[in-house]
Amino acid sequence: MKFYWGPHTCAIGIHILLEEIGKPYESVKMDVAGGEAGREPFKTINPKGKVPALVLADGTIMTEYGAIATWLARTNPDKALIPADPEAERRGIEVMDYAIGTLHLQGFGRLFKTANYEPQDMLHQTLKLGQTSVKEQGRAIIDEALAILDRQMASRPYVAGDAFTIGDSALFYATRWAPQEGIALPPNLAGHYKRMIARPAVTRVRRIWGEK
Ligand SMILES: N[C@@H](CCC(=O)N[C@@H](CS)C(=O)NCC(=O)O)C(=O)O
Repeated sequence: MKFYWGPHTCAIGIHILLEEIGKPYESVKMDVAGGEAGREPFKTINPKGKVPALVLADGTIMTEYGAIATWLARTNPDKALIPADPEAERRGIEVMDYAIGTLHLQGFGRLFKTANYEPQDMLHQTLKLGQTSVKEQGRAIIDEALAILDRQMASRPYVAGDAFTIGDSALFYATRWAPQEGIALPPNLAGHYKRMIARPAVTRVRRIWGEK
């Protein structure tokens, strides 16, 4: 099994799941910031040009965070990475989808890939009074998403309840960009971040990523 990742990306969450599971895997570090994910030979491996990507021995290519995380959990049931209780599972998926779809792709996406969100047909026009910039829009989405997630995390240590599950890896990767961008995490999310940092699997991954 080959796992493709790049520094500063969302792939850290899948890397954490691989380390929590503890089975052997080959790790392939990519220069995502330098555009390597969008070029050959990776573009043939994953036409979406994104990490995380997981390639199995039989050549199956897996993409999309939620799909990879769910597959890893379902193929390693002894690790209980998806809660048995449907209500807890729903809570975890709700946080995971929101962290990926809104906090990451709508919010931080606007800070990291600003040009992708600029309407090309407006570039020649000056910014109209009262019109917010892409970065300002991103920051507003991030602030709202953090506030909503913080309220959801008020009554539980992990996203689905008392134990670590796949949704925690997604919440961790998306919230860890906040302090890196000078945005303070609200208290319940800061608590979750601290619990995640204390996990041995997270320590191992951060060492591999050269962060410790
Ligand atoms: N929808 C994808 C999003 C993955 C994604 O956006 N990955 C980013 C890194 S966080 C990427 O590889 N970007 C490629 C690039 O910036 O060239 C998922 O859920 O896995």
